Amino acid sequence: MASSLGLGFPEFPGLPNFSFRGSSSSPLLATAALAAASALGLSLAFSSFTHFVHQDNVSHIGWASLSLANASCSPVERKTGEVFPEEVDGGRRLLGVGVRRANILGLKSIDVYAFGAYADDCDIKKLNEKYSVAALSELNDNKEFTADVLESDIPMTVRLQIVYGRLGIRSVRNSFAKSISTRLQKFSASEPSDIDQLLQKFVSFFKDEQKLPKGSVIELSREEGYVLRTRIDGNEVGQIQSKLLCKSILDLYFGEDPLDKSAKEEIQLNLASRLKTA
Ligand code: DAO
Ligand code: DAO
Repeated sequence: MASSLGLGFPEFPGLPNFSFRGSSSSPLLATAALAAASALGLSLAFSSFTHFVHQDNVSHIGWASLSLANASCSPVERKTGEVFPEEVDGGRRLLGVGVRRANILGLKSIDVYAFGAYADDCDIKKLNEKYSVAALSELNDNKEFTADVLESDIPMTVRLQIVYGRLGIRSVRNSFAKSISTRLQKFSASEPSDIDQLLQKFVSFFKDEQKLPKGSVIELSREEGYVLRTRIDGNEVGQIQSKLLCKSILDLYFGEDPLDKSAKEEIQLNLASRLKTA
């Protein structure tokens, strides 16, 4: 992010020795520098931020306040108008929202579901030890940080709200096989596992008679010990203990090649900001 913003934080008049890297050991200095930066009217590219701050706040929010306050996100997914709960599963707070689009026969693009990702701030802070010396600007676009979140056993929930009215179980299975099995393959190189068995077990949750009308809610969550828990409209359909499966599912939403890029950015920024906020 630092580079895309053109922020090397080079020289701040009056703060000659300021170094972003060492900011955690001198949080006040970092704060002062950030405040100075915004006071100086350092022009920042806010375009990539606009999706996570309520639109009317954008012009009033400076980088300093963003980094220090809890960067909050709107519970409304703009393209679909879907509204998400601010909190689920006893304390997991919304990190970002997005939309899953798909092509029908390569002709027409449809919105299939809107999604929101959630985690508890206390759990996110478990990553603090490793990243205590990193500045927010460094974490925000940091591949290793995202990879660590995917790897970790931080409990998280991804809530899917179906908006497409004619979603059939066959499309779900096909799409699932495509998007998840590629990821299972990719990640299993470092974590040998019986992929077929995993896939079969997960797919067995999707019964032929299962209906997924518009308004259905699917919750996929990673629980302690890498247990993937699946719920449909609040009813649990199954649990599978597999680090690989948890990681592959979460990778869809904030991995390297996410379903919705701006959602991933929003999730990542909020993860970083909550890690940094005391
Ligand atoms: O009906 O032909 C069709 C198009 C459906 C597109 C399916 C995309 C499936 C996305 C997976 C949904 C998981 C809940
Ligand atoms: O959007 O391509 C995708 C992947 C969706 C993965 C989630 C599938 C879980 C669906 C459970 C439905 C059970 C009927």
